Amino acid sequence: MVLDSRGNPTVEVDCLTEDGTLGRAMVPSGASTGRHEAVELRDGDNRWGGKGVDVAVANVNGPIADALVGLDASEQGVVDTAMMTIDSTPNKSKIGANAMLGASMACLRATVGNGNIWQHLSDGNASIPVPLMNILNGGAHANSNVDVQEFMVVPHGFDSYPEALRAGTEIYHSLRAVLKEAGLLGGVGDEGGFAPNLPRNEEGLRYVVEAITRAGYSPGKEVSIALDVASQEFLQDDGYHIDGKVISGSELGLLYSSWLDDYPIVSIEDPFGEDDWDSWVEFCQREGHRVQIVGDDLYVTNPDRLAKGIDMGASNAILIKLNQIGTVTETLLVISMAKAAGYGTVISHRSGETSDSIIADIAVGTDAGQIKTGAPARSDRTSKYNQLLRISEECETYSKLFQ
Ligand code: 2PG
Ligand code: MG
Repeated sequence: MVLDSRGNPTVEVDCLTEDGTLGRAMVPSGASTGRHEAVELRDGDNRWGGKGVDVAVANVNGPIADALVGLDASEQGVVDTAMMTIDSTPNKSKIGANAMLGASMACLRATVGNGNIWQHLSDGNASIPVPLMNILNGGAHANSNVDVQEFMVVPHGFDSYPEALRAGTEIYHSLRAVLKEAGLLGGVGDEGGFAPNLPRNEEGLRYVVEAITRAGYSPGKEVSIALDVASQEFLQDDGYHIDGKVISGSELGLLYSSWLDDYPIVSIEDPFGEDDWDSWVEFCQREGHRVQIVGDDLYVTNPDRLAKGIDMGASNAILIKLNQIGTVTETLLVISMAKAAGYGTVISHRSGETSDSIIADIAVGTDAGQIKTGAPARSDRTSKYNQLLRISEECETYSKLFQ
Protein backbone atom coordinates (compact mmCIF):
# COMPACT_ATOMS: atom_id res chain seq x y z
CA MET A 1 0.00 0.00 0.00
CA VAL A 2 1.21 3.47 -0.90
CA LEU A 3 -0.61 6.82 -0.95
CA ASP A 4 -1.89 8.50 -4.09
CA SER A 5 -1.97 12.22 -4.92
CA ARG A 6 -5.25 12.73 -3.02
CA GLY A 7 -3.94 11.03 0.09
CA ASN A 8 -5.83 7.80 -0.46
CA PRO A 9 -4.32 4.32 -0.31
CA THR A 10 -3.46 2.62 -3.58
CA VAL A 11 -1.67 -0.54 -4.68
CA GLU A 12 2.03 -0.82 -5.52
CA VAL A 13 3.35 -4.10 -6.90
CA ASP A 14 6.93 -5.41 -7.15
CA CYS A 15 7.82 -8.11 -9.65
CA LEU A 16 11.24 -9.69 -9.10
CA THR A 17 12.69 -11.89 -11.82
CA GLU A 18 15.26 -14.68 -11.42
CA ASP A 19 18.07 -12.54 -12.77
CA GLY A 20 17.40 -10.00 -10.03
CA THR A 21 15.52 -7.40 -12.10
CA LEU A 22 12.88 -5.49 -10.17
CA GLY A 23 9.76 -4.15 -11.89
CA ARG A 24 7.65 -1.83 -9.73
CA ALA A 25 4.35 -0.18 -10.59
CA MET A 26 1.74 1.98 -8.86
CA VAL A 27 -1.96 2.08 -9.71
CA PRO A 28 -3.94 5.35 -10.14
CA SER A 29 -7.55 6.00 -9.07
CA GLY A 30 -10.43 8.01 -10.54
CA ALA A 31 -13.07 10.27 -8.96
CA SER A 32 -15.52 10.71 -11.85
CA THR A 33 -15.50 6.99 -12.53
CA GLY A 34 -17.75 5.38 -15.12
CA ARG A 35 -20.36 2.86 -13.97
CA HIS A 36 -19.02 0.27 -16.40
CA GLU A 37 -15.39 0.40 -15.25
CA ALA A 38 -13.64 -2.67 -13.85
CA VAL A 39 -13.90 -2.81 -10.06
CA GLU A 40 -11.38 -1.00 -7.89
CA LEU A 41 -11.34 -3.09 -4.72
CA ARG A 42 -11.64 -1.01 -1.53
CA ASP A 43 -11.87 -2.44 1.99
CA GLY A 44 -14.92 -0.36 2.87
CA ASP A 45 -14.34 -0.55 6.62
CA ASN A 46 -13.89 2.40 8.95
CA ARG A 47 -10.18 2.90 8.23
CA TRP A 48 -9.01 5.33 5.55
CA GLY A 49 -12.63 6.47 5.11
CA GLY A 50 -13.41 3.06 3.63
CA LYS A 51 -10.71 3.46 0.97
CA GLY A 52 -8.19 0.97 2.34
CA VAL A 53 -6.65 -1.51 -0.11
CA ASP A 54 -5.60 -4.26 2.31
CA VAL A 55 -7.78 -6.83 0.53
CA ALA A 56 -6.37 -5.85 -2.87
CA VAL A 57 -2.81 -6.08 -1.52
CA ALA A 58 -3.58 -9.48 0.02
CA ASN A 59 -4.90 -10.59 -3.39
CA VAL A 60 -1.58 -9.59 -4.98
CA ASN A 61 0.47 -11.44 -2.39
CA GLY A 62 -1.90 -14.43 -2.37
CA PRO A 63 -3.82 -15.61 -5.44
CA ILE A 64 -2.06 -13.38 -7.98
CA ALA A 65 1.42 -14.36 -6.76
CA ASP A 66 0.34 -18.02 -6.76
CA ALA A 67 -0.79 -17.72 -10.37
CA LEU A 68 2.24 -15.77 -11.62
CA VAL A 69 5.32 -16.99 -9.76
CA GLY A 70 7.28 -19.21 -12.14
CA LEU A 71 5.85 -17.70 -15.34
CA ASP A 72 7.97 -15.74 -17.83
CA ALA A 73 7.25 -12.08 -16.99
CA SER A 74 7.93 -11.07 -20.58
CA GLU A 75 4.97 -13.12 -21.82
CA GLN A 76 2.51 -10.34 -21.05
CA GLY A 77 -0.42 -12.16 -22.61
CA VAL A 78 0.25 -15.29 -20.56
CA VAL A 79 0.65 -13.27 -17.37
CA ASP A 80 -2.59 -11.34 -17.89
CA THR A 81 -4.55 -14.42 -18.94
CA ALA A 82 -3.35 -16.25 -15.83
CA MET A 83 -4.81 -13.47 -13.68
CA MET A 84 -8.08 -13.41 -15.59
CA THR A 85 -8.35 -17.15 -15.07
CA ILE A 86 -8.43 -16.74 -11.29
CA ASP A 87 -11.05 -13.97 -11.66
CA SER A 88 -13.48 -14.81 -14.40
CA THR A 89 -15.98 -12.07 -13.44
CA PRO A 90 -16.58 -9.62 -16.33
CA ASN A 91 -15.51 -6.65 -14.19
CA LYS A 92 -12.67 -8.18 -12.14
CA SER A 93 -14.66 -7.77 -8.95
CA LYS A 94 -13.20 -10.85 -7.28
CA ILE A 95 -9.47 -10.00 -7.36
CA GLY A 96 -9.84 -6.27 -8.08
CA ALA A 97 -8.69 -4.37 -11.18
CA ASN A 98 -6.33 -2.36 -8.98
CA ALA A 99 -4.57 -5.54 -7.78
CA MET A 100 -4.47 -7.01 -11.28
CA LEU A 101 -3.24 -3.89 -13.05
CA GLY A 102 -0.45 -3.37 -10.52
CA ALA A 103 0.83 -6.89 -11.19
CA SER A 104 0.38 -6.53 -14.95
CA MET A 105 2.39 -3.29 -15.12
CA ALA A 106 5.06 -4.58 -12.71
CA CYS A 107 5.67 -7.53 -15.07
CA LEU A 108 6.02 -5.13 -18.00
CA ARG A 109 8.58 -3.08 -16.06
CA ALA A 110 10.52 -6.21 -15.01
CA THR A 111 10.61 -7.36 -18.64
CA VAL A 112 12.17 -4.12 -19.77
CA GLY A 113 14.54 -3.73 -16.82
CA ASN A 114 16.85 -0.81 -17.52
CA GLY A 115 15.56 -0.56 -21.08
CA ASN A 116 12.67 1.55 -22.34
CA ILE A 117 9.04 0.53 -22.18
CA TRP A 118 8.19 2.70 -25.17
CA GLN A 119 10.77 0.94 -27.33
CA HIS A 120 9.63 -2.46 -26.10
CA LEU A 121 6.01 -1.69 -27.08
CA SER A 122 6.76 -0.03 -30.41
CA ASP A 123 6.14 -1.90 -33.68
CA GLY A 124 8.54 0.49 -35.38
CA ASN A 125 6.29 3.52 -35.20
CA ALA A 126 6.64 5.83 -32.23
CA SER A 127 5.96 9.52 -31.62
CA ILE A 128 5.70 11.91 -28.72
CA PRO A 129 1.98 12.54 -28.13
CA VAL A 130 0.38 15.98 -28.22
CA PRO A 131 -0.39 16.76 -24.58
CA LEU A 132 -3.91 17.78 -23.55
CA MET A 133 -3.00 19.94 -20.54
CA ASN A 134 -5.77 20.55 -18.03
CA ILE A 135 -5.23 24.10 -16.76
CA LEU A 136 -8.73 24.90 -15.43
CA ASN A 137 -10.43 22.28 -13.23
CA GLY A 138 -14.13 22.03 -12.45
CA GLY A 139 -16.71 19.29 -11.89
CA ALA A 140 -15.83 16.48 -9.50
CA HIS A 141 -12.18 17.60 -9.39
CA ALA A 142 -12.75 21.04 -7.90
CA ASN A 143 -14.71 22.75 -5.17
CA SER A 144 -16.28 25.28 -7.55
CA ASN A 145 -19.54 25.93 -9.41
CA VAL A 146 -18.07 25.04 -12.84
CA ASP A 147 -19.84 22.02 -14.38
CA VAL A 148 -17.28 21.22 -17.10
CA GLN A 149 -14.58 19.10 -15.46
CA GLU A 150 -11.55 19.98 -17.59
CA PHE A 151 -10.50 22.91 -19.77
CA MET A 152 -7.30 21.80 -21.50
CA VAL A 153 -4.82 23.50 -23.82
CA VAL A 154 -3.49 21.55 -26.79
CA PRO A 155 -0.13 22.86 -28.08
CA HIS A 156 -0.22 21.24 -31.54
CA GLY A 157 1.43 23.88 -33.71
CA PHE A 158 5.04 23.13 -32.81
CA ASP A 159 7.84 21.10 -34.34
CA SER A 160 8.98 19.45 -31.14
CA TYR A 161 7.55 18.26 -27.83
CA PRO A 162 9.84 20.45 -25.67
CA GLU A 163 8.59 23.58 -27.45
CA ALA A 164 4.98 22.43 -27.13
CA LEU A 165 5.42 21.71 -23.41
CA ARG A 166 6.93 25.15 -22.90
CA ALA A 167 3.96 26.80 -24.62
CA GLY A 168 1.43 24.87 -22.55
CA THR A 169 3.29 25.64 -19.35
CA GLU A 170 3.66 29.35 -20.13
CA ILE A 171 -0.08 29.44 -20.79
CA TYR A 172 -0.72 27.78 -17.42
CA HIS A 173 1.23 30.61 -15.74
CA SER A 174 -0.51 33.16 -17.92
CA LEU A 175 -3.92 31.82 -16.83
CA ARG A 176 -2.86 32.30 -13.23
CA ALA A 177 -2.14 36.00 -13.98
CA VAL A 178 -5.41 36.44 -15.91
CA LEU A 179 -7.48 34.90 -13.10
CA LYS A 180 -5.62 36.87 -10.45
CA GLU A 181 -6.44 40.14 -12.21
CA ALA A 182 -10.08 39.10 -12.37
CA GLY A 183 -10.05 38.37 -8.63
CA LEU A 184 -10.75 34.68 -9.36
CA LEU A 185 -7.53 33.03 -8.25
CA GLY A 186 -8.13 30.51 -5.47
CA GLY A 187 -6.63 27.06 -5.05
CA VAL A 188 -6.12 24.35 -7.63
CA GLY A 189 -8.14 21.24 -8.40
CA ASP A 190 -7.10 17.59 -8.18
CA GLU A 191 -5.19 17.71 -11.46
CA GLY A 192 -3.27 20.89 -10.67
CA GLY A 193 -5.36 23.30 -12.77
CA PHE A 194 -6.87 26.47 -11.33
CA ALA A 195 -10.36 26.12 -9.93
CA PRO A 196 -12.24 29.45 -10.05
CA ASN A 197 -15.97 29.98 -9.60
CA LEU A 198 -17.42 31.27 -12.88
CA PRO A 199 -20.86 32.66 -13.76
CA ARG A 200 -21.14 30.36 -16.80
CA ASN A 201 -19.09 27.48 -18.20
CA GLU A 202 -18.40 29.45 -21.37
CA GLU A 203 -16.38 31.93 -19.28
CA GLY A 204 -13.81 29.16 -18.81
CA LEU A 205 -13.31 29.09 -22.58
CA ARG A 206 -12.94 32.86 -22.68
CA TYR A 207 -10.31 32.90 -19.92
CA VAL A 208 -8.32 30.10 -21.54
CA VAL A 209 -8.27 31.93 -24.90
CA GLU A 210 -7.14 35.08 -23.08
CA ALA A 211 -4.37 33.11 -21.36
CA ILE A 212 -3.18 31.69 -24.71
CA THR A 213 -3.09 35.15 -26.29
CA ARG A 214 -1.41 36.78 -23.28
CA ALA A 215 1.33 34.16 -23.32
CA GLY A 216 2.07 35.22 -26.92
CA TYR A 217 0.59 32.25 -28.76
CA SER A 218 -1.97 32.14 -31.51
CA PRO A 219 -5.27 30.45 -30.48
CA GLY A 220 -6.32 27.83 -33.03
CA LYS A 221 -3.05 28.02 -34.99
CA GLU A 222 -0.50 27.07 -32.37
CA VAL A 223 -2.62 26.18 -29.36
CA SER A 224 -6.23 25.01 -29.24
CA ILE A 225 -8.65 23.89 -26.54
CA ALA A 226 -9.90 20.45 -25.47
CA LEU A 227 -12.74 19.89 -23.00
CA ASP A 228 -13.65 16.98 -20.77
CA VAL A 229 -17.24 17.77 -19.90
CA ALA A 230 -17.62 14.56 -17.82
CA SER A 231 -21.34 15.17 -18.28
CA GLN A 232 -22.41 11.98 -16.50
CA GLU A 233 -21.64 13.87 -13.28
CA PHE A 234 -24.43 16.39 -13.96
CA LEU A 235 -26.91 14.09 -15.69
CA GLN A 236 -29.97 13.41 -13.55
CA ASP A 237 -33.32 11.77 -14.27
CA ASP A 238 -34.77 15.01 -15.67
CA GLY A 239 -31.81 15.90 -17.91
CA TYR A 240 -28.43 17.62 -17.90
CA HIS A 241 -27.98 20.21 -15.15
CA ILE A 242 -25.63 22.83 -16.58
CA ASP A 243 -25.33 26.60 -16.13
CA GLY A 244 -28.21 26.47 -13.66
CA LYS A 245 -30.62 25.00 -16.24
CA VAL A 246 -31.94 21.53 -16.99
CA ILE A 247 -31.64 20.63 -20.68
CA SER A 248 -31.93 17.59 -22.95
CA GLY A 249 -29.05 15.82 -24.72
CA SER A 250 -30.04 17.50 -28.02
CA GLU A 251 -30.05 20.94 -26.42
CA LEU A 252 -26.69 20.24 -24.79
CA GLY A 253 -25.33 19.26 -28.21
CA LEU A 254 -26.51 22.60 -29.61
CA LEU A 255 -24.70 24.42 -26.78
CA TYR A 256 -21.48 22.61 -27.77
CA SER A 257 -22.07 23.53 -31.41
CA SER A 258 -22.27 27.20 -30.46
CA TRP A 259 -19.00 26.85 -28.51
CA LEU A 260 -17.40 25.21 -31.57
CA ASP A 261 -18.47 28.24 -33.66
CA ASP A 262 -16.91 30.71 -31.23
CA TYR A 263 -13.81 29.04 -29.74
CA PRO A 264 -10.86 27.02 -31.10
CA ILE A 265 -12.00 23.69 -29.64
CA VAL A 266 -10.43 20.57 -31.20
CA SER A 267 -11.68 17.89 -28.82
CA ILE A 268 -14.68 17.24 -26.53
CA GLU A 269 -14.65 14.28 -24.13
CA ASP A 270 -17.77 12.76 -22.58
CA PRO A 271 -20.17 15.38 -23.99
CA PHE A 272 -23.06 13.08 -22.97
CA GLY A 273 -23.78 10.48 -20.31
CA GLU A 274 -22.32 6.98 -20.25
CA ASP A 275 -25.51 5.32 -21.52
CA ASP A 276 -27.02 8.19 -23.56
CA TRP A 277 -25.90 6.58 -26.87
CA ASP A 278 -28.51 8.43 -28.95
CA SER A 279 -27.20 11.87 -28.02
CA TRP A 280 -23.66 10.75 -28.88
CA VAL A 281 -24.73 9.52 -32.31
CA GLU A 282 -26.76 12.67 -33.06
CA PHE A 283 -23.86 14.94 -32.10
CA CYS A 284 -21.23 12.88 -33.89
CA GLN A 285 -23.24 12.91 -37.10
CA ARG A 286 -23.49 16.69 -36.99
CA GLU A 287 -20.08 17.70 -35.63
CA GLY A 288 -17.74 14.71 -36.06
CA HIS A 289 -16.17 16.30 -39.14
CA ARG A 290 -14.92 19.35 -37.22
CA VAL A 291 -14.15 18.14 -33.71
CA GLN A 292 -12.70 15.07 -32.00
CA ILE A 293 -15.40 13.44 -29.85
CA VAL A 294 -13.86 11.27 -27.12
CA GLY A 295 -15.57 8.49 -25.17
CA ASP A 296 -14.26 7.98 -21.63
CA ASP A 297 -17.07 6.94 -19.25
CA LEU A 298 -18.85 5.77 -22.42
CA TYR A 299 -16.23 3.16 -23.35
CA VAL A 300 -14.28 2.62 -20.09
CA THR A 301 -11.45 1.14 -22.21
CA ASN A 302 -13.67 -1.89 -22.74
CA PRO A 303 -13.52 -3.73 -26.10
CA ASP A 304 -17.23 -4.63 -26.08
CA ARG A 305 -18.37 -1.07 -25.41
CA LEU A 306 -15.91 0.28 -27.98
CA ALA A 307 -17.20 -2.18 -30.58
CA LYS A 308 -20.74 -0.95 -29.92
CA GLY A 309 -19.64 2.69 -30.30
CA ILE A 310 -17.82 2.01 -33.55
CA ASP A 311 -20.87 0.19 -34.87
CA MET A 312 -23.26 3.02 -33.96
CA GLY A 313 -20.93 5.89 -34.90
CA ALA A 314 -21.09 7.29 -31.37
CA SER A 315 -17.74 9.10 -31.42
CA ASN A 316 -14.48 9.31 -33.32
CA ALA A 317 -12.00 8.84 -30.47
CA ILE A 318 -11.49 6.97 -27.21
CA LEU A 319 -9.85 7.79 -23.90
CA ILE A 320 -7.57 5.00 -22.67
CA LYS A 321 -7.16 4.34 -18.95
CA LEU A 322 -5.43 1.13 -17.92
CA ASN A 323 -7.26 0.80 -14.63
CA GLN A 324 -10.67 0.97 -16.30
CA ILE A 325 -10.00 -2.46 -17.81
CA GLY A 326 -7.30 -3.83 -15.52
CA THR A 327 -4.50 -5.37 -17.64
CA VAL A 328 -1.82 -4.16 -20.04
CA THR A 329 -2.80 -6.76 -22.65
CA GLU A 330 -6.44 -5.68 -22.82
CA THR A 331 -5.41 -2.01 -22.90
CA LEU A 332 -3.14 -2.61 -25.90
CA LEU A 333 -5.92 -4.56 -27.61
CA VAL A 334 -8.38 -1.69 -27.19
CA ILE A 335 -5.82 0.78 -28.58
CA SER A 336 -5.35 -1.41 -31.69
CA MET A 337 -9.10 -1.82 -32.13
CA ALA A 338 -9.61 1.94 -31.95
CA LYS A 339 -6.83 2.63 -34.43
CA ALA A 340 -8.14 0.04 -36.87
CA ALA A 341 -11.49 1.87 -36.81
CA GLY A 342 -9.75 5.20 -37.50
CA TYR A 343 -10.50 6.45 -33.99
CA GLY A 344 -8.22 8.89 -32.20
CA THR A 345 -6.57 7.49 -29.04
CA VAL A 346 -5.86 9.59 -25.94
CA ILE A 347 -3.80 7.85 -23.23
CA SER A 348 -4.93 9.19 -19.87
CA HIS A 349 -4.00 9.57 -16.22
CA ARG A 350 -6.60 9.46 -13.42
CA SER A 351 -7.47 12.35 -11.13
CA GLY A 352 -5.88 10.38 -8.27
CA GLU A 353 -2.34 9.71 -9.51
CA THR A 354 1.09 8.61 -8.37
CA SER A 355 4.62 9.37 -9.53
CA ASP A 356 4.41 6.34 -11.86
CA SER A 357 4.92 7.61 -15.40
CA ILE A 358 4.16 4.44 -17.37
CA ILE A 359 1.41 6.12 -19.42
CA ALA A 360 4.04 8.40 -21.02
CA ASP A 361 5.88 5.34 -22.37
CA ILE A 362 2.66 3.65 -23.46
CA ALA A 363 1.55 6.75 -25.36
CA VAL A 364 4.88 6.96 -27.23
CA GLY A 365 5.30 3.22 -27.86
CA THR A 366 1.79 2.72 -29.22
CA ASP A 367 2.07 5.89 -31.32
CA ALA A 368 -1.21 6.97 -29.74
CA GLY A 369 -0.83 10.59 -30.80
CA GLN A 370 -2.30 12.16 -27.64
CA ILE A 371 -1.81 12.06 -23.88
CA LYS A 372 -3.93 13.68 -21.18
CA THR A 373 -2.13 14.10 -17.89
CA GLY A 374 -3.27 17.24 -16.10
CA ALA A 375 -1.68 20.59 -15.45
CA PRO A 376 2.07 21.09 -15.85
CA ALA A 377 2.29 21.34 -12.07
CA ARG A 378 2.48 18.95 -9.07
CA SER A 379 4.85 15.96 -9.25
CA ASP A 380 2.05 13.45 -9.90
CA ARG A 381 1.34 15.28 -13.20
CA THR A 382 4.83 16.53 -14.15
CA SER A 383 6.30 13.01 -13.76
CA LYS A 384 4.58 12.16 -17.06
CA TYR A 385 5.57 15.40 -18.83
CA ASN A 386 9.14 14.94 -17.62
CA GLN A 387 9.29 11.33 -18.78
CA LEU A 388 8.19 12.54 -22.22
CA LEU A 389 11.06 15.06 -22.13
CA ARG A 390 13.49 12.22 -21.42
CA ILE A 391 12.02 10.11 -24.22
CA SER A 392 12.16 13.06 -26.62
CA GLU A 393 15.96 13.00 -26.34
CA GLU A 394 15.83 9.70 -28.21
CA CYS A 395 12.54 9.91 -30.10
CA GLU A 396 12.28 13.31 -31.70
CA THR A 397 9.12 12.77 -33.73
CA TYR A 398 6.33 14.97 -32.35
CA SER A 399 2.83 13.92 -33.34
CA LYS A 400 1.36 15.93 -36.24
CA LEU A 401 -2.19 15.65 -34.92
CA PHE A 402 -4.41 18.75 -35.13
CA GLN A 403 -1.90 20.51 -37.44
C1 2PG B 1 -11.40 11.81 -16.60
C2 2PG B 1 -10.43 11.54 -15.49
C3 2PG B 1 -9.04 12.04 -15.70
P1 2PG B 1 -11.14 10.64 -13.17
O1 2PG B 1 -12.61 11.95 -16.36
O2 2PG B 1 -11.02 11.80 -17.76
O3 2PG B 1 -8.93 13.39 -16.00
O4 2PG B 1 -10.93 11.85 -14.24
O5 2PG B 1 -9.83 9.99 -13.03
O6 2PG B 1 -11.61 11.32 -11.92
O7 2PG B 1 -12.19 9.72 -13.75
MG1 MG C 1 -13.04 11.92 -18.61
